[in-house]
Amino acid sequence: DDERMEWWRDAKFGMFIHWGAYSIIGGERGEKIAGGGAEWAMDKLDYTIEEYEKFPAMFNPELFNADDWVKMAKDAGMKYIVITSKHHDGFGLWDSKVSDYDIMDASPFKRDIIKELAEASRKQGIKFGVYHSIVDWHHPQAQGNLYPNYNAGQKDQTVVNPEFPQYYKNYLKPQVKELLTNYGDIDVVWFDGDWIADYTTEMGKEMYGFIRDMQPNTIINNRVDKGRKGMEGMDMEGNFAGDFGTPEQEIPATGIDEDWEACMTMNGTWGYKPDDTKWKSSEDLIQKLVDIVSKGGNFLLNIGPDGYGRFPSQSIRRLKALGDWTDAN
Ligand code: FUL
Repeated sequence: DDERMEWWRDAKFGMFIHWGAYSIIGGERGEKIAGGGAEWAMDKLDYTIEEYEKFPAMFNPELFNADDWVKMAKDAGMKYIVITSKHHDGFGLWDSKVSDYDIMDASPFKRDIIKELAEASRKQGIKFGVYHSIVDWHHPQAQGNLYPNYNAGQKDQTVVNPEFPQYYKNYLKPQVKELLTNYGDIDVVWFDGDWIADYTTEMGKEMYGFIRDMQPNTIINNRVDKGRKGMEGMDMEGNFAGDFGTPEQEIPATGIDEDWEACMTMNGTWGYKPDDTKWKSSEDLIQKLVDIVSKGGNFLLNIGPDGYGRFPSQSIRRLKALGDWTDAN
């Protein structure tokens, strides 16, 4: 639908934010460092559910200021923000009534982060969306049938939980409904975790329609369904739901006649990880933006704020450089 996609196609550049209880962990446990993305700390550092629950209980990011975050995105030339309402660890950053594993009930912070960011975005004229994980390592019905040893079930992603359809119906959909009804316009819903065997293409298509009914203009990524070509992220042949392709950490070799958005990290991790110092240079990021836009795509560039609510200084410097460049061009 061209009219619905218009602002998004014009936007070109957005900010991804991976933030949650894992931002306290920073990808470190004793002498171990999680390989790759630190938002996977629960899985990669082998925390049990009970052990991991201590992190939401400590999540109290008093330096978080939604207006500052939105302003940094805006000054960088970004036109929209997509933040993790829930990542794979299952901890929600909004006031949820269907779950106690959220910012109001499981953490001392007790401020609805999604609300604050949605309002700040609207005030500053930035579009606002949420990343929402289908995978949920905390919910007993959402993982391989080996609960509470979720690791054993999760790591073998072919293990299906016979109760997953209940999680989908009684928990995942109601969560999405809260997000789509309590915060005004949600401009983007960015699903993830489509790869687990439990999730079906029927669920994906139904979820797509479910959102469409609540908010006809929301733009939904292709991970709502199961039709993407791995990390390349584009749609396979077939009838899949979703409005845009999601190449992850890569840029297509050529332009493609399909809406797409390349998402990328500034270093090598989505969630905060001080050990990862492999930062891409500002020049490299500017070049990537140019490359993506010239091929007809959008660029969703990630920030992994720390457990206090601060953007890493390395990220702030790069945002400034991107802003200077977009101002001049
Ligand atoms: C992936 C996730 O597993 C990563 O943690 C990250 O959220 C990325 C954007 O999508 O599939």
